[in-house]
Amino acid sequence: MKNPNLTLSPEIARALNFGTPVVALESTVITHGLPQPQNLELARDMEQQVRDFSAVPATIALLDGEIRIGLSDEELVRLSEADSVLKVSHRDFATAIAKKMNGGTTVAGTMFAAQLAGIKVFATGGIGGVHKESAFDISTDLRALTEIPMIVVCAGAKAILDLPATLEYLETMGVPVVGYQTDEFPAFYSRESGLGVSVRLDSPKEVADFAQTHWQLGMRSAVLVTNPVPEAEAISKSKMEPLILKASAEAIGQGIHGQKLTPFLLSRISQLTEGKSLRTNLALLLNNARLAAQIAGEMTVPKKVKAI
Ligand code: PSU
Ligand code: MN
Repeated sequence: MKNPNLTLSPEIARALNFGTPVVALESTVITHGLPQPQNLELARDMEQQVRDFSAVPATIALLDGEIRIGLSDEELVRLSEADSVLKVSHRDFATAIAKKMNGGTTVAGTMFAAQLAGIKVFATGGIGGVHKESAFDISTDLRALTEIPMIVVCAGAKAILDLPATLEYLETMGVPVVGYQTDEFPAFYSRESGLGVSVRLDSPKEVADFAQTHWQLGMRSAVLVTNPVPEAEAISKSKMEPLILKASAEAIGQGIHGQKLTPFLLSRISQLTEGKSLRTNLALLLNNARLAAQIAGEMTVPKKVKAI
């Protein structure tokens, strides 16, 4: 099952062929989400975390206009240091390919490419959602979650977003929101949001079985697994709220919108928390890589079905 638009690393090609558990990892977090050198360290640590839990990591990105599934260490270094690099969501793939650019794939972009490769489990930090700053700023991540059958492990969504609206959208589009060992939707830096999930599940096997049931019914959407940041690294909602309001007001004041909005808010919040939010961010990413690897290990390998 070769897709001419994708280049799989030899390790990923082998793993997919033999049914070894594989976990997709996004790369916008490397190119736009974290500063240097923490971005490279994080990329390496996430891959290691996946390996420690007996799965193979597939970091997904664009290099010189090629969609790459699985990167070598040299390629991770290149991506983390690249200064002209596109943030690639659905609408940007053809741009990056036509212009032979490097690109970091968002949650939506990573899901799109991972699906083409046949990968079913994906770990990220936080998903995009409905922004507060401007009408119609709704992340393509939400659309991808409605149309791509994949388990997406995240720490919820940042309270920089309109979280109630984000959850309403997911409900309308039929995307289950799983709370992993929690009844509350986590808000990325914070374990609490005051908002609920659609189902609580308590083990990797329960998550794998749940997703397989969802798809066996004929549902086509993703299953969003929200995994709260470990307690020791969490920042309370009440501490985060004023900082988020400040960063948001600055974005509006400076006219920042579109693709630039999320990276702006992330870096302003990191400054406003004097680096504490960065440590939280790293901890939750590793925590998600670990859970995704465990879930991937519990998935039954699908039988090859004939293409129609
Ligand atoms: N949220 C985070 N950290 C991130 C992102 C979101 O807490 O790095 C990145 C992800 O790659 C996500 C993207 O897919 O930002 C969403 O961007 P936008 O809102 O422009 O769709
Ligand atoms: Mn947006």
